[in-house]
Amino acid sequence: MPLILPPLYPITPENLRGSALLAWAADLMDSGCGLLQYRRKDGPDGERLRDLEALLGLVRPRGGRIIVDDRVDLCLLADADGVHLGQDDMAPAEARQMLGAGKVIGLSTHSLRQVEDALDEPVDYLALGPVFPTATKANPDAVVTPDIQEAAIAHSPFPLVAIGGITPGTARDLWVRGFASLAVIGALSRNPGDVWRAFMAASPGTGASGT
Ligand code: TZP
Ligand code: MG
Repeated sequence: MPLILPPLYPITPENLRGSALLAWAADLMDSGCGLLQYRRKDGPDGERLRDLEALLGLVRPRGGRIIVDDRVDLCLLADADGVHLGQDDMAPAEARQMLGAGKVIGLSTHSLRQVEDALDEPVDYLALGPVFPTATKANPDAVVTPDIQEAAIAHSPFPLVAIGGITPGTARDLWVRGFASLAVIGALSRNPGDVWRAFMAASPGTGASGT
């Protein structure tokens, strides 16, 4: 099934596990979310697989999809919907070979050069960021300035997802600039349903004036 990116792309907060993680995801699904990324940088693979399978069990019956950060092997084991790769993870071509045409592959980029280098990659979307300072990612790249964001949007043959420090107050400008979607961790980590609605109220389609 081709990927149609929703305007908001929540990523699991690192500190949530088990039932707390499921409650977080359920709140988002109840609010209209259909795409999540499962991101956990450390801890035993058995726990990761359990949480990922539980998330899929929650999301799939409601028509939702889950992309796994970094880990092609976990995506295959759990039969998740795709992977999100960083510049230092498995190369997209290798991931495509392992996953086949039916899975989604996203690739992180942090500069115009990296967006241009991705032109021939077998990916479905590119993420670009951080677009604002972020406290969530260890050793983040330099903030991608609005002029570079605009050039990347103009040059990218793939839908572009903005990431990094995005809040309901900064979302509208990014959507108006042309990002297909906004990936968010910190701002959605608590009360995700309420914050989801705050994001949606800021979307250009609602006639909100922005902040
Ligand atoms: N990649 C670039 S910034 C970032 C990642 C994974 C962290 C995004 O988290 P937050 O809390 O929305 O800034
Ligand atoms: Mg990664």
